[in-house]
Amino acid sequence: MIRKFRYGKPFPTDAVVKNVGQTSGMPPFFTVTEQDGGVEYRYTMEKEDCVFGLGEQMRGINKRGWHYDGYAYDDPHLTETRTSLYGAHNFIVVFGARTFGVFVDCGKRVSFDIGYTDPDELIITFADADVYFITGESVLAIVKTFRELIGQSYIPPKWAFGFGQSKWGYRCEEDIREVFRGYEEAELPLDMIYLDIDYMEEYCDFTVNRERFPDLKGLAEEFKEKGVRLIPIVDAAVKVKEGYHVYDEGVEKGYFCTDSEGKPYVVGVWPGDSVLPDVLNPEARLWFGSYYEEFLKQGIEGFWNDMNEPAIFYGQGSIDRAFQVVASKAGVNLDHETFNEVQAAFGSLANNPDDYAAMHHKAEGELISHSEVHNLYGDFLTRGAAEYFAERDPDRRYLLFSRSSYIGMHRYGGIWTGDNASWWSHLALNVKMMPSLDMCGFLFAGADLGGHAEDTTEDLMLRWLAFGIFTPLMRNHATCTARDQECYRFKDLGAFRHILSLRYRLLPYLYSEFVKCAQKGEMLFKPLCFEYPEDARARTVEDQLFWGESVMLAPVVEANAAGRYVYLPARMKLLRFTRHGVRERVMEKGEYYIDVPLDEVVVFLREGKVLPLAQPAKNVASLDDRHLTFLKFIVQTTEYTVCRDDGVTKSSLQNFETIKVQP
Ligand code: MIG
Repeated sequence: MIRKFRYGKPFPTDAVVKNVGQTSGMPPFFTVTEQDGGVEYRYTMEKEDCVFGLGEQMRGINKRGWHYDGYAYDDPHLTETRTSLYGAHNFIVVFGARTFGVFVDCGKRVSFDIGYTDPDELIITFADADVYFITGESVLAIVKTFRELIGQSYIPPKWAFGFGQSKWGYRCEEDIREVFRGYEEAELPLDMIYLDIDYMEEYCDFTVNRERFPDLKGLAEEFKEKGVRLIPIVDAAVKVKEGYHVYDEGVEKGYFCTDSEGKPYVVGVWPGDSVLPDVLNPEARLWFGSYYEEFLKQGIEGFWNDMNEPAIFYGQGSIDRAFQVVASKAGVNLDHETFNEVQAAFGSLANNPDDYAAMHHKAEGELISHSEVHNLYGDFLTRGAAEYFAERDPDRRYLLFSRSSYIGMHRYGGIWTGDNASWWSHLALNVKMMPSLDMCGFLFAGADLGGHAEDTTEDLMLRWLAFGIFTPLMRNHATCTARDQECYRFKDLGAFRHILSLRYRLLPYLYSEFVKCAQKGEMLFKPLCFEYPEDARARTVEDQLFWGESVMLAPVVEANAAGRYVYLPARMKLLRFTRHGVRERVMEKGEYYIDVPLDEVVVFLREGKVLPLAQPAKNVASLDDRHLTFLKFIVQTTEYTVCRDDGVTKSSLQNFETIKVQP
């Protein structure tokens, strides 16, 4: 059951697709205080209560014990004490003495204090929002009701479930060819190579540097024939430059964000002086989306949208002030405080709230400050591209994912989880984030495998891939200063081949489960206690997940570990994927230590379930998903439903085949 409460004047976010009437009065369980336009929700938690959700966020699966902001923010230092990342996903489920869900639908900052100020208090603060209060029989039922409220998740084309290689630093055609050759010669599968900002001319969106990429169309076509697609990045900010068609047209049409007087609002991003498309204006976002055509006509079918929090290096006002501070201290004896002041002058430039406040959008003819709608920016920018694709070819699916997002964008594209680092803790974070993202509808998601910042190591890369084979978006990506981490650069290529090929063997299952979860509003990754709510031990497990209907995962996320402890909430069958085949062992409910060598993948098959497997393939196009074999833990004939779409159209997503599997 859903109840909706309105506070103040919320700006329409389009997060919700169902019409829910407003309820008057107070939501149950909460103490609500309204003051100076702000609202505070307070709930006293029982000792055993867990709080799940918040999508892209730091910390545990159980969010209790920290405070979080629903606030899209670009800061590449993903430390444990951060309170928000690139997206704002304001949905939680409290599970315990009472079980219920809350969605705070609001484009402004929302804060969740989940046992931080007081270990027993859940405090949610916001202003101008619609709050949806959801009850149901179980956490899973509540999630499903929420997902129906926000509409069906985006489903990319099938090839997008292949493995992709990326690095900021592939500068020219020859770099791309080298990556392709590297994978080919090492006999490692590959479906995508990503183009980061270096392909552009002076960091101008929708341009290609002709010296470094003399024939992008030719390259894209040649590679596509070999089964590998090129996926260019698109940045939010548009360079201020007369004669640059995107800038000129946007200015002429009034499609950029403005200052309070209505003049284009200039900020500093990659190309220096830049302007931001006013994506809250439906015409402006469709206009920006229509430029993707410049790539579509070159045979490119996939994109990643970056810097759309929107990330701002500096605002005009704040950089002037910073130079003034620095100039005023030239020649001065810098004691500790003064030196700090000088450092802070530049250190606090990026994504400054004052710069956001001074930027304006035009919404229904009125200028409104960006601060009122901040969290919607990345969502609406990405949506603009999706709306263009739908207009161009209503039935076709394209690959599209974004760095920033708000709930609602899950209908238009996927996300990657931003600039993590090559740290074991970020592998663990990747594991913990997947179920929260699923709760919020972001099924097509993944982290930079191997880690974005810093130097990775062979063992971290292998362990990360051994989890990444289960995430819908599977991409190895790193920053320009990190050591090269393409799989073929490492020593034990056999181990990489084995793990990557397992992704392709599992792809019919992953894809079928994904499509079913999207269509039914279910979660692909589930914490153990979502399936075993009565099991107190299951509630404390933060590093194991159910994956689709058949499998439980228990990835190794520790350096130098030869294996790990695993909790089985029920009888299951261990499946050990070695280089030489699959070994099986039935295990009773309980606690075990399991050996997991670096080149093996261990998962658990649930009782009464089967797991389809294909033969290894070098890319999705050459994958034979007609001849599946089944791993089984059954005593009677069991059915498994496979998605039999054509891989690219929306209409064919209704085609399923139910296969009968004998014990
Ligand atoms: O300020 O395009 O998260 O994936 O490699 C950095 C360069 C801009 C941030 C993205 C990252 C990408 C990088 N971008």
